[in-house]
Amino acid sequence: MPKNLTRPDVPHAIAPPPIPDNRIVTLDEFIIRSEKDFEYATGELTGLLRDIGVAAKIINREVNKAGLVNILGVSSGNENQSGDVQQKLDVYANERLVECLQNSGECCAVASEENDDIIPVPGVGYKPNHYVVLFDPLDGSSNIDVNVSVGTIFAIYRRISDPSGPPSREDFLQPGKRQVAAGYVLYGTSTILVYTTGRGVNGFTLDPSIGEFCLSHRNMRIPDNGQNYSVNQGYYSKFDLEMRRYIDHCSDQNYGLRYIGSMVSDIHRILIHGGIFLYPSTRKYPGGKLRLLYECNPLAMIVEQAGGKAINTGLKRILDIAPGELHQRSTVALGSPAMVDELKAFIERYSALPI
Ligand code: AHM
Ligand code: MG
Repeated sequence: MPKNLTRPDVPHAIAPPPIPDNRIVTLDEFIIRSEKDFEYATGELTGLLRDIGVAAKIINREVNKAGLVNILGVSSGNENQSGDVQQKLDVYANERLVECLQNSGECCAVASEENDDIIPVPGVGYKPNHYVVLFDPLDGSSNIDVNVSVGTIFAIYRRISDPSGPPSREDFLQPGKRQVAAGYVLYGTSTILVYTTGRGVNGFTLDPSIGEFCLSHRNMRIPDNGQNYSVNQGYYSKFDLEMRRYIDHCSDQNYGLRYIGSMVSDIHRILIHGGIFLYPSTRKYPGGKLRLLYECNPLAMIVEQAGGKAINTGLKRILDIAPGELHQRSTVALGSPAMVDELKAFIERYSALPI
């Protein structure tokens, strides 16, 4: 029985009928139907997911026409706080996401890979705003100017600060297990938005003819095992012994190496076909390169919700890590559960050995 049936004061407390397989379900309809699964749904989370869907359509439009207009390339020498060179489309995507989330006032603050600090969002009227949103507006941005897929990643948390006061950094520095929703948009051969609110994972493909994300991948489940591994093998000599041994093992097993250089794209492939994604420590990034809060955590939640596993190379569950900084990095290994377990065995066996 859905939890909300225990709340007679909620006018829409009767669970909606299941969605038939043979009809188009738009993202908006799906989000609204799913709202009824939540015990204290006020519509804020629904509104946030819809805002992100709108921003994704706008970003998609620009990503698709990027080759036609003079928007490609590095943005006037700007560097973001992590020292990465920003591409123009990163800036554009960031602005659109901030704008869409600010306009509706459904969250009290946002944080982005492209901004050093959190951005408070002024309330709209007397609307309560209990959520904060983190995102990487355009992940894999080095792929942009070579026409290879890129993505947007997002994570939503309920704030922990007093809702009557200003938002704080602590609202964002929560372990990933407290995410109330997470997802990504992949701008690939088609554009797909995949998200979870902790009740499984669903994917919505953008139908450009009607301008709507339509349910295309119901209840996504990651295969238990896979035949592909995804890592930047160019850094092989910079990896720790246990990682080199695991990669040797993948090669001995004739696993295929697939690495797009856009984590969203690699994870999407792994969700569908199985496999493992690795970004371990390197000499340049001893603590890993990828950002915990808006790259590792949301994708870890998606992978776990689809039946997979996500750990760091210290064998800690990604979603249990207590963050200390907004732009904190982490090592990461995530994907099919059998492959993550296999990696774990290699780490346990070899990490104690001298290099
Ligand atoms: P970005 O957010 O600056 O684009 O960086 C994140 C990306 C991931 O999408 C990808 O997996 C990784 O960085 C690629 O890094 P590398 O080129 O070191 O393999
Ligand atoms: Mg990124």
